[in-house]
Amino acid sequence: MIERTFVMLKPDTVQRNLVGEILSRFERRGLKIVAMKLIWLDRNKAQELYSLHQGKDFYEPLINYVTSGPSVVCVIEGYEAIKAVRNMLGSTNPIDSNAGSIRGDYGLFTRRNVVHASDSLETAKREIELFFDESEIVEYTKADEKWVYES
Ligand code: FUP
Repeated sequence: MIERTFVMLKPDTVQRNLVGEILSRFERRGLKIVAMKLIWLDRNKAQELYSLHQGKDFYEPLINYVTSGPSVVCVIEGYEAIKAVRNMLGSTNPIDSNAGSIRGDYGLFTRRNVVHASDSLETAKREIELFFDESEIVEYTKADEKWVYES
């Protein structure tokens, strides 16, 4: 099934000049960027994104981390995109992530874990709506699609 997922390249990714490298991994996998912008999350947006974690001991430091500088937010589309992207991320704690995953290759520390991605269809819908208007999502066909999956 063709799905859309929400991906955020967190402030550490922007500061460490890793935006291009990480995006190119998604492109090389055959996934399609259908929306993208650079934004500095305010506390309200960060709290909405991580509402699930409210009350946990790492909640405040997490909000501080994701509001500490600009992030790149994207909608990424493709075959089984939610699972494909989650598997590319690795584990929440980069130390537990396999080499070859994004967090396993670029991260060492949980609150510097480079990238966020939706973990289910419902979450993806909620997170995309939180950051993008429908009009900001671009529908288009890429020439390589038929070489990536059968429609
Ligand atoms: P993930 O789905 O892998 O991004 O992880 P979670 O939704 O469980 O956690 C979201 C963010 O909370 C992580 F990216 C970093 C932060 N976090 C901590 O700081 N400590 C924890 O023990 C768990 C998560």
